[in-house]
Amino acid sequence: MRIDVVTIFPDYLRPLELALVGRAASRDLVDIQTHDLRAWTHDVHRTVDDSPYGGGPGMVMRPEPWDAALRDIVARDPSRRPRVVVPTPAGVPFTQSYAAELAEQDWLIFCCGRYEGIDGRVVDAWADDEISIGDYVLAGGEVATLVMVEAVTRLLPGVVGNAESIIDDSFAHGLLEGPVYTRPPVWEGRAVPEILRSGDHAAIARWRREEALRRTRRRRPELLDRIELSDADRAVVASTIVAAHGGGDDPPVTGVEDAVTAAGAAGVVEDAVTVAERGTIGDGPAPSGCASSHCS
Ligand code: JD8
Repeated sequence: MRIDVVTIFPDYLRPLELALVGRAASRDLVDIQTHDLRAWTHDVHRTVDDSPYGGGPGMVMRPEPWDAALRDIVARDPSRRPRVVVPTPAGVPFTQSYAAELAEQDWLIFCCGRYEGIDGRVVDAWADDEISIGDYVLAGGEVATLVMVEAVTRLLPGVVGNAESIIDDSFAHGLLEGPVYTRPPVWEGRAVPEILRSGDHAAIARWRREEALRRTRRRRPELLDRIELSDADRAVVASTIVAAHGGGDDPPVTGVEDAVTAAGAAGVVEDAVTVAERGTIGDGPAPSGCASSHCS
């Protein structure tokens, strides 16, 4: 894959020379070229911005340098058509499936805006995708490009060893990963969960699935609506919520069997997740769920 990046801060992309992406480039699995947009200006100040039409704060990137840069870069290989990506907070969300789609292309061009962004006409003329990496405000498209290039590069054939790629990523199976541990077996009085040292691979796989389900329910409950859950999975999910009981008359339910029993007693056994959503059996207050103030 070839990747071109156009920016007024080429040094901002230097991390692409390091670690996984840098190693992929040195093995010719990806060819990454960064370009200084100011090379396509002609005035002595190498101006890339101007005031916004309609007024308002800040400056907007002028269309002419962008168009000149993109024409030039595209003309370097007339046999291929690149996918042109513009990072913007107003874009469609970047996801693992988006990364996978971009990884199938053989040429990507990332256009890194600054200031209030790039003139809308040149974006309309050139962009195949306007993509946001998340709901927070960056100062420009460079960091978003680093994120997307890393996510895409690690999906290219040969970049990550087979053993690792077969191992399911978070999002590949639709659940958050649970915690991981290495030596020592006890650190600062905290022991590694005994099951992981048991050698019982089936039990370990079940435990990991449960940890992933519990963590996903607490931190990213909306992810559970997008995947298929077995009856065993749904019982784990239900017990997780019920354990987060917020203080009604009924006691918190902490085990799978208890959750199912309590749900049954309350006449809602047809959907354990409905009980889960409420967090208590009966009319108690909603569960607090995740302790993080960032978790709604
Ligand atoms: C590109 C300029 C800054 C944009 C005023 C300050 C992506 N998830 C994301 N958050 N922010 C960006 C992003 C921000 C950018 C540019 C991407 C170019 N800015 C701006 C408009 C409003 N500021 C992003 N992907």
